[in-house]
Amino acid sequence: MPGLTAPSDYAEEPPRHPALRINSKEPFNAEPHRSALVSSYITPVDFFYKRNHGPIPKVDDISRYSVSISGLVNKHIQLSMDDIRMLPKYNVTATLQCAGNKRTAMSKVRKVRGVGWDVSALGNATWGGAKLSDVLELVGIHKLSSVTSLGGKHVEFVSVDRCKEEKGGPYKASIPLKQATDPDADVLLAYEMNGETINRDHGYPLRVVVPGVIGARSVKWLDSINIIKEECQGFFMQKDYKMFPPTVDWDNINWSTRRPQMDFPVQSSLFYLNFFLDLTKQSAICTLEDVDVIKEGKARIAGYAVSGGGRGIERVDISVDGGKTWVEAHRYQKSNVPYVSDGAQSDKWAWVLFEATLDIPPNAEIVAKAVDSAANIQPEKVEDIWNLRGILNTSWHRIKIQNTSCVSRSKM
Ligand SMILES: Nc1nc2c(c(=O)[nH]1)N[C@H]1C(S)=C(S)[C@@H](COP(=O)(O)O)O[C@H]1N2
Ligand SMILES: [Mo]
Repeated sequence: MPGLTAPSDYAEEPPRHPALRINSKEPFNAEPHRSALVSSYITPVDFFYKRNHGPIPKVDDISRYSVSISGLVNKHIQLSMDDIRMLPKYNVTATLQCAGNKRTAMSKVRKVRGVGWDVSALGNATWGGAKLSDVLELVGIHKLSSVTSLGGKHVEFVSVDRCKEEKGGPYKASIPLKQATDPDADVLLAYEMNGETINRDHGYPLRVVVPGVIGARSVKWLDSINIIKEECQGFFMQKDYKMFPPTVDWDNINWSTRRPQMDFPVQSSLFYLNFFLDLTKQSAICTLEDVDVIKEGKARIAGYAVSGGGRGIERVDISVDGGKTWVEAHRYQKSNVPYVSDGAQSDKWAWVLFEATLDIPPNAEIVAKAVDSAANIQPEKVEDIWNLRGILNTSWHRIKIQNTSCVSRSKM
């Protein structure tokens, strides 16, 4: 029996939480409802978005599973799970975000291609595993190398799943050797998610986690690692997940003119409002959709903010008048967090949860914008960043409020 195999159909999918919002069934693509996401700093595995391009691979016999490392290196090896577990284990808390997060809002401007995600195609987890920089030392590649003696400059990760975009072949992606061999880049071969064995949906038995980079480069169900000269030529590197200007459409696209997207830009989204109803002193939570119906009064506004490349969040501004005036939100992250990490620097890969309690004027328009540590600020209008694949919608999240009473109680 082979170690890791890919089914050709969807008969053996793993069980999933019934509260997920399913955007596509086969392949399974789902995200939590808005109100469920920001209730904890660490996203529970059940509520972590799931983004797949084919049926979920399965392990028949873990003792036969191995990852091969080959290509432009003098030594080629196969590593079993035991070999990988023998290396020093690191826990890195990192937010993984799909480049297509908030695509639905972009498609309202003009049609885009791709799975229709709301604002929850991301999650924050503590990933446990070996550092890729330690693994590559086993084949003689030193830390902080940008080229091997045989001319290898990129590290390609290959899975076993069958993706129609790859004509039935496996999902693959690459990162530069320099990043792969940098211990501070925290690239992991992860076998744990939030302290437990990583589950099938998220890459069991082993996945790559590339912190600060779009989710597409964090290859699940890892089968082999190849040291190559040029970046990976797979579909998801070359014909997808690239950022084009608003002038480019399907009739004039030239994929080779752009580089594969790596770092995620600064991003934020608003989440729930917690209304302090004057009369009853009870609080009701209204699920935020982009147009909400509420009673005027004070509201607790919450959300997430995250940036790529290890650029932490500097601040989040909130407006209740569509962006004319702003107040600074404060962070509420890290309460009750079983935060196992090796040093303060690790939280640079993680999101910041923010909140503010504000008076909501009649016909309010609530807006959030985040600023990262390099002072990058989210773009105001989605129109300005529209692109045909609908990726990287980091424009200000706006919620228009109509003044009536709060009608909905969310299902948490
Ligand atoms: N093997 C494999 N790896 C993959 C994918 C995939 O379809 N197959 N999807 C990628 C994309 S686009 C994203 S956003 C993340 C999603 O990871 P998650 O499902 O654990 O949230 O995995 C990436 N790694
Ligand atoms: Mo993605």
